[in-house]
Amino acid sequence: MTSVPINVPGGAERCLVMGVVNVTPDSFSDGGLWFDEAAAISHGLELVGEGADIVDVGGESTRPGAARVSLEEELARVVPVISALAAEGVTVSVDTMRAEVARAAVEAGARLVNDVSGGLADPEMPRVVAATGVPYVVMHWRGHSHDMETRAVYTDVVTEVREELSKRVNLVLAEGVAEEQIVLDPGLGFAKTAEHNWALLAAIPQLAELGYPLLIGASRKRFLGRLLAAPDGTPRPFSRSDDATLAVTALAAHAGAWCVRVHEVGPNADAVRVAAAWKRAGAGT
Ligand code: PMM
Repeated sequence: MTSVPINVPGGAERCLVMGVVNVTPDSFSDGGLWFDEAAAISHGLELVGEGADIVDVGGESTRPGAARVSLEEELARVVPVISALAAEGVTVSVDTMRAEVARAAVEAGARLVNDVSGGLADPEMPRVVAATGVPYVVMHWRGHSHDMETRAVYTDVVTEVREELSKRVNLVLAEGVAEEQIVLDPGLGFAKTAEHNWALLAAIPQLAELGYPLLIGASRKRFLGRLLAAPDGTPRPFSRSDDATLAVTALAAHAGAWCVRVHEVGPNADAVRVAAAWKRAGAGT
């Protein structure tokens, strides 16, 4: 596995925790909560206090059906928040599909680019990321949110996601991104049904065989609410799926994930430490 240039403070060998700050009015679970600049900054700092290794700042909702925001609006939402958090010493990532936003974010102090489109939405993105040299999350993606559910069609989701990620890797490498910059993400919920998400989670070891660190974003996603539906079939609301997120974190960390992207940081920061202790003990036997 390559080693991306973001390490755990103290050098401990464990899965990292990325806390989410959505500076949006309409994200799935926290839309509107951190839309105000000052609220977003203080939430980012709070997440670091709870144990986040990275704070992921995004200005565009990717919830199923979401419409896009303009470049100017996205820049205005994320850049001041990133500058303020970076100035406080926080390791910030920018959640964007736009090369121009990625460039401005890195100039403002972001140390990782998280592109849910894996370079597909903006063909300039790989070149811009290559020039910055920061780690680059290449997520599996099949198209924008407004109609992504129609693309959740697979014969064998694990094989197809692996192949499509490999193609993206080859493309971004050809555009100058270094192997050490790449992190892969199966893109849970992005053109995936609940069954697809579970199959991909169960396949973390096979996905890791691609040779890159893996980021897993299961937090509060709808497949968890469906799993925990009431007897009448009503899905559990996202506000009560944090315990299920935590279970995914522990299992994903144990299965070898490099990082988990979560909304509620504290318990997940504990879970990755439990998984690391479990692994260390197992390695010694
Ligand atoms: N999911 C969302 C947003 N950004 N980034 C990565 N790398 N992986 C994900 O799974 C992911 C992401 C959507 O979640 P939210 O709107 O609830 O934050």
